[in-house]
Amino acid sequence: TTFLSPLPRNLFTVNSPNVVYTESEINTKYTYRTTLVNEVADGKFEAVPKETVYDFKVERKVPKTGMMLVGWGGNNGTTVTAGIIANRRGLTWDTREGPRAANYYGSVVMGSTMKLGTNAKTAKDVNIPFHDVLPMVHPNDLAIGGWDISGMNLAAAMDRAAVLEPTLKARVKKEMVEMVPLPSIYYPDFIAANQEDRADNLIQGSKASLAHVDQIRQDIRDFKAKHGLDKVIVQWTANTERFAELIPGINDTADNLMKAIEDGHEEVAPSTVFAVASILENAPFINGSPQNTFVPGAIELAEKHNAFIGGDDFKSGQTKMKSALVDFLISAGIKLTSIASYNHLGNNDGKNLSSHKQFRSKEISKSNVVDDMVEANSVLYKKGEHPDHTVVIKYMPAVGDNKRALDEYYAEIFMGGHQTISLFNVCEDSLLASPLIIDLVLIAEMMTRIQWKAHAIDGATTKEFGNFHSVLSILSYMLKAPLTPPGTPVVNALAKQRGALTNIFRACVGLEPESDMTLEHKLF
Ligand code: NAI
Ligand code: DG6
Repeated sequence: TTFLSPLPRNLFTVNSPNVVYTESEINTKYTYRTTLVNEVADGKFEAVPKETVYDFKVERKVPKTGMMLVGWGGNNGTTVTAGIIANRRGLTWDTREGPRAANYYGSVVMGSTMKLGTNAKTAKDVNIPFHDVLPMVHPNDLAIGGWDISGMNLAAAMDRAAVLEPTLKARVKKEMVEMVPLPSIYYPDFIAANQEDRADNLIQGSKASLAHVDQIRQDIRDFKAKHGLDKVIVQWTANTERFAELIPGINDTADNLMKAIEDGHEEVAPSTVFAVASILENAPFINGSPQNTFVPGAIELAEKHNAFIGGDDFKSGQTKMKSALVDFLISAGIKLTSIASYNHLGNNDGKNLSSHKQFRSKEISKSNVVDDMVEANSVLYKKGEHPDHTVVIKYMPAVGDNKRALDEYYAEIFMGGHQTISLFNVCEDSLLASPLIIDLVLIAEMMTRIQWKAHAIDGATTKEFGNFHSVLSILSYMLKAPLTPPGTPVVNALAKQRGALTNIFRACVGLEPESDMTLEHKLF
């Protein structure tokens, strides 16, 4: 078997007194420029430019990394696995539209580029693959494993998912038949009752326990040892759970949450047990579903252990469109007055979401995605004013994984006129979600190798090197309801999320934020 996993290419170096390369690190002194605003009298403001100097340290050695998926035997789990195997082997396969070759389309890291700068001779933009900005893991190199309450091997589960072409499935089948999910924890009340018939691969016990945490920790350690890995990233791509009730004394602090698990409290969700186990193993944990896995106690636990977490809910088709379109409309000065979003889909996710409590988790994460854009525009919206927004999801088995998303955006334009935008978006759900799963793993892993320290204004170092905050809000671009460090704002606008990701990566190699001013083309 030929494995196609190019080594990091070190495609560029930064020639600056602020950037020093050693064999093991990239060390950068970076000046972060922001604007502080003081409210002065009568609703007026004073804006004060502010500079903070940071040192960033990037570990250059790319670690051997594993990805463990909770819900590995589902549509996303099987699709992303087959996709990585196909890429690793450079597979091509026939379709009725002709031959197709493996690719990573839909992955920001593997499929997009970033402007490095302007060619010194031709003045043209020089764009490089995003994957080359920092020394990142290549997805072809990921060891893949995980858990599922359904014990079907991955080849059979891939057939059950009905996502990929038969010709492609035939080429990855032999490898996938050998992949069998580890038994998982199943607390029936958290997912729809209609999922019960697939629950045949279970760790004993139907509510949270320390034994469950220990078993999952052991699974992570075993996987690491079996594949000789330096790091493991765990990701929840299992069914959407209902929200857990937030109960003081139970899940409000790290200690209370641990005690609640020990006591087998019924309000601790399986996803939270996985999060806790991953945090204790120092394996970054990402929640790809909408439920409130990260109860306050889980966030505090991550902070205490300096472990990374990210969530919630993959942002693949309809919501990605929404967070781009609403960003455009409102920043164009157009007053969006309502959004009606309908979905129908026929995969197992749709079946699970046909149950009200699980639908409610999804409704919440799909509904809050325009809040920041509305709140930021006090010209169009009075304080507290909001566009109407409705989200409907229906289970329609016939369309399978090819979710239909119908959206109507209704807006008020110049002089009382109206603009109505209707979208019909066929979201091949798992094919859109799989590259996000990859991006989340690669970026989360990268963040484990970046450290920072701040300087005082006089240049004296104030702190030892430390990690970014445990809650990786840098992952927001891939997520519908981005989790942010407690007390910090949520950004939903897609362009801002992309800007944060790009510019943090640039800062780590001592480059200024991407600027579209192009004064070099305007002032001469
Ligand atoms: P799926 O229903 O095909 O797969 C979920 C898998 O999780 C199933 O194989 C099921 O047996 C397993 N499972 C359920 N509870 C488990 C537990 N406690 N431990 C281990 N495994 C468990 O769903 P699909 O389409 O793969 O989606 C997965 C999740 O990702 C869903 O929650 C969905 O809402 C979310 N999501 C999917 C997006 C997409 O575009 N496909 C986008 C956004 C979120
Ligand atoms: C129906 O909305 C099912 C959901 O699981 C979505 O398909 C999934 O959350 C993706 O949502 P979106 O809005 O990003 O396309």
